Amino acid sequence: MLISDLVDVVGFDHCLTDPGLRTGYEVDWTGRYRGHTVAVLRPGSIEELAAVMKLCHDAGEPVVVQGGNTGMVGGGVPLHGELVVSVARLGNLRVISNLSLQAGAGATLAAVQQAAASVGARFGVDTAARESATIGGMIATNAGGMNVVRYGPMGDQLIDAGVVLADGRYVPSLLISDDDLLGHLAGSEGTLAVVAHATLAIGPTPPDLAIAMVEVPASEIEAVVGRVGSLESVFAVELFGAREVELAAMGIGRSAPARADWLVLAECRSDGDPLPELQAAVGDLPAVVATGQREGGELWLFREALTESVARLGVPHKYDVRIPHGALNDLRATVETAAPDADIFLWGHAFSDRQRTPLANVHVNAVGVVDDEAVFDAIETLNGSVAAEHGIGTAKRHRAAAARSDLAELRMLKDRLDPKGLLNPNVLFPPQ
Ligand code: 2HG
Ligand code: ZN
Repeated sequence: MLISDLVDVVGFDHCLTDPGLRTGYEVDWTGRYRGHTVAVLRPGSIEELAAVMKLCHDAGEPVVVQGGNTGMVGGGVPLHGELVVSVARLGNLRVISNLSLQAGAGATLAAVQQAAASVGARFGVDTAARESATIGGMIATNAGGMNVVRYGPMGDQLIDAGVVLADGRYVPSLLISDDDLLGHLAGSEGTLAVVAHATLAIGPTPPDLAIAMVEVPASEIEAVVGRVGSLESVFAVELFGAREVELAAMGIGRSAPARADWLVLAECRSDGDPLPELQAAVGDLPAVVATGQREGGELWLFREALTESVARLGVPHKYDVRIPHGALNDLRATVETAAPDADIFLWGHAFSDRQRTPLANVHVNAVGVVDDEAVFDAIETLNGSVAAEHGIGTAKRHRAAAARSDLAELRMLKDRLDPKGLLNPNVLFPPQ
């Protein structure tokens, strides 16, 4: 009997079959995707993870892998009764030097950031969900986050990874692998292998800081984002509007520090004061400026509070889209036309890579009654892509072919590594 064999591996306390204990693993963070499972397995070591996967494989049992359950596209939820394998207990961290560290799949982003800071270094990916989001899931979705303009997404930080394959084989390093699994791991959404641990790049943080929340009229947004994005010292270029800053202000119980068509929250860091170059890029637009971590943090609060603030209004439909800078000003009206019975909020990252391609990752949140397909179609009329940095998940798998150019390659790899199709069966690939 599979469950009793699984209990033998992970122990009774880490094979959760009680409905009360399972429930948090059966629904995603937003409350939008809900599934069910008969058991949640919480292996405490790589050996246990490998043994769990082998048992599931031999029994032909599909599994959904879950980390911090902060995903937004339904990718970590057992939608069709799959077993859940939680990697939360695989959180070991080992700092190798001030240029790299090794993190267990279940290590939270905050723990990785602290480990990097302990050797005076910095990890390149940051998101507001840092206390819960885990490294395995962030690799699976190729998370971008707020410093993507500087460091690129998760895949750009990945030096090596150890994985457990669908059949339970543990591969401690992917550096020598015939099929370039390492190159395809980020963004593979747990469909190719279970990340057990990763070796991640870290690096020095320049000491001097300047942060500005700039009020930008619609007519100037493209030019301002372009100028700020071209600065040597740029670490973040975030975008939101008047509605959103009010929403965040309400969420955190403060008054909004700025109001305009667009607010650009820019952070620059360098050896030597970056403020003059940031000010030159912003010109004479009104801005609230901070040069210390603490006052800068006060400005960031208005950006980081958005996800939680919108969730208080209801269960939002989340569209994480990539659009050309030239379409930024049309985005709000286009989505409002496609979703006339919903309240639309949008915010995001002005760049989606460190090459600073003029493409923004924007999070459109719609609260109310919405036809998702109408919104996706509307995004495509703007030459946008319906998936940016949260992954395809289950939410967009029927549109994956348009959003991912590497899908055929991934499918081939999947067929080789997981021929029974047991790993995260509800995500990424269009339903067959
Ligand atoms: C962000 O950048 C996150 O704030 C979450 O990617 C976006 O809640 C969202 O839609
Ligand atoms: Zn984001």
